[in-house]
Amino acid sequence: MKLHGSYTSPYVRHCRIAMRDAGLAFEFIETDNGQSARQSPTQRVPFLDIDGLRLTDSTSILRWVREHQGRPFLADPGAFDRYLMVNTAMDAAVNLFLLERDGLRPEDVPYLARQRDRVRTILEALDLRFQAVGLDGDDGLRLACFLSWAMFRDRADPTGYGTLGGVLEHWDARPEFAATHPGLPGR
Ligand SMILES: N[C@@H](CCC(=O)N[C@@H](CS)C(=O)NCC(=O)O)C(=O)O
Repeated sequence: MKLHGSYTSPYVRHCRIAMRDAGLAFEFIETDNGQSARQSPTQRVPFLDIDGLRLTDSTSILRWVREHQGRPFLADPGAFDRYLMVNTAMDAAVNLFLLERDGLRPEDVPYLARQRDRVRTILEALDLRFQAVGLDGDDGLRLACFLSWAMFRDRADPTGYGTLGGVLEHWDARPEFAATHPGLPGR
């Protein structure tokens, strides 16, 4: 089983944590943008090879892992929606980050201002939605992977929020999360 990805990607990190959690033995193949462009039609990481099956998205990978574990994957509609909201914010934030490297900023492009606002409104909504629910599911782990990446890349600061402020502390108590911080390459 081969997981292709980067050590800094929050999508890849979620998969690595789930696969460790499931006790799956896998080879991690560090893959840059050029390699993902040649090897996956999505031109993104992660992608996973399992016995001739190629999964090209972190969500299909996570579903496969959880089913392999005999665990439900986001079976509750509320949890599924929270997961999708995190994904939308994360896609927008990664998009902003990559475009900034190309010299494009929200101040210059109206659609990027919308992307920036989307990240903010989603974080505000998630702060309320996670108030009443536990953080241990894949929705909570998705949020932790996103917030950790956002801090690492200086994109958002969860400490300014109520519930969101405690998410990283909660997940940092788990060895598989603590050992996969984007600032710890190679682990
Ligand atoms: N929907 C994908 C998104 C993955 C994604 O955006 N990965 C980023 C790395 S953090 C990437 O490969 N970006 C390259 C690009 O956008 O060209 C998933 O959940 O796996």
